[in-house]
Amino acid sequence: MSENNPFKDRDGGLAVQEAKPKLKKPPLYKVVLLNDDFTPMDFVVEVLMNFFAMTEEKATQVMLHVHTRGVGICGVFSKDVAETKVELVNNYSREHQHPLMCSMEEA
Ligand code: TYC
Repeated sequence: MSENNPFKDRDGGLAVQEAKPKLKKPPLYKVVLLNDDFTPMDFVVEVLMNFFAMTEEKATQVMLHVHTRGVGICGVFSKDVAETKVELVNNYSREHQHPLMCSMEEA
C-alpha cells in the first residue's frame, strides 16, 4: 500500500504540490458621508464625534471635506461594524429630521 501512495514521497522525485491556503482575509468597508444642502454643519460634526470617535478638530476637517468635495470617509471597518454604523447614523439623522446620508462601500 505505501509503495503507491502519492503522498509518501519515497519514490525518488515525485513532487507533490502543497494545497494553497483557502482562507481569504475578510473584506473591509469604508463608511462614507454624503453632502447635502440642508443638514447643518454643526450636526455633521456632532455625528462624526459621537459615532466615529473623532476630535472636534478632525470632525470639522472631515465635514468641510464632505461639504466641498461631496463625499468623505468616516472610517474603515469590518462588514458588521460598518453596517451598524450606517444604520445608527441614518436613524439618528432621520430622528432629527435631517437628510444626512451615510453609506458604505468595499475598501
Ligand atoms: N452642505 C451642508 C451645509 O452647507 C453641510 C454638510 C456637510 C452636510 C457634510 C452634509 O455630509 C455633510 N449646511
